[in-house]
Amino acid sequence: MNTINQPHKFSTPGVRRLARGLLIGAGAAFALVLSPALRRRVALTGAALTMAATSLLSAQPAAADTTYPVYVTFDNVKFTMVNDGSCSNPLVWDCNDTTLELYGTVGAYTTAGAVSAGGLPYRLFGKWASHPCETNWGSSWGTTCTKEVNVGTYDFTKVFLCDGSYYQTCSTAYYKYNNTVGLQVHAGEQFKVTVAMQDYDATSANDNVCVTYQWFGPYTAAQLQAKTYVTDAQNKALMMPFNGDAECWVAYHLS
Ligand SMILES: [Ca+2]
Ligand SMILES: [Ca+2]
Ligand SMILES: [Ca+2]
Repeated sequence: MNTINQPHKFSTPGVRRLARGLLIGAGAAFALVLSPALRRRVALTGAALTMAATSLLSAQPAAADTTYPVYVTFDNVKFTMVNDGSCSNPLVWDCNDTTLELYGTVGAYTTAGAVSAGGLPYRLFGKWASHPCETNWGSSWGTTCTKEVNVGTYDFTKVFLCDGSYYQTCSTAYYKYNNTVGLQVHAGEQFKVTVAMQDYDATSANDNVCVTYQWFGPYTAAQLQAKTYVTDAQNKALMMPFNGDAECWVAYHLS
């Protein structure tokens, strides 16, 4: 078959690669993105391709496609107050329940939505609203168990976290050291750093024990390049004041 007469046979990914090459605007980069076979065909049908690429070029201005990587790392959660029920036994002076049965989510995404985090903006521990078993925060087993948590600090590298496209459900298996969400941020977009943790209660509604968020931006391209959000994050605490069930602080950083 004569490829000169078959310009429409170019695969869409091939044209996309070509368009990207043109957007970069460098001849060398242009050559690199083409396979040898495609390069031969380009030589034969350059005119047809230039037209296709030009239409793509006008449809997608290069500036709008520029994204800047922002990494949101959740360091730890610190519970400074905890109350999981008062003691009703008058003969026992200190039998209040100070252990939370914890499950929850941390996450980050831009105003563009989940796509800004590769479709997986959330990291979940335990299983939302369920209590199949109990274990401790750093346990090597019981990924879906609630975590027994008291007043204290709990490091997000030590707990099993799965990735989620939705804040209440896992889309992947659970891993440790899975406490960073990578974002692709466009100039002019805002992004949100968010946490939602609950205490499981068998005989009453589950309680919010750490629910809070912070918005960042919008930033200009120059600000994203200069990473001004790194210092901004140091002035934006993720904390929930005592609500009758708990008070929490979530340490995080941006890079
Ligand atoms: Ca409770
Ligand atoms: Ca409890
Ligand atoms: Ca409880």
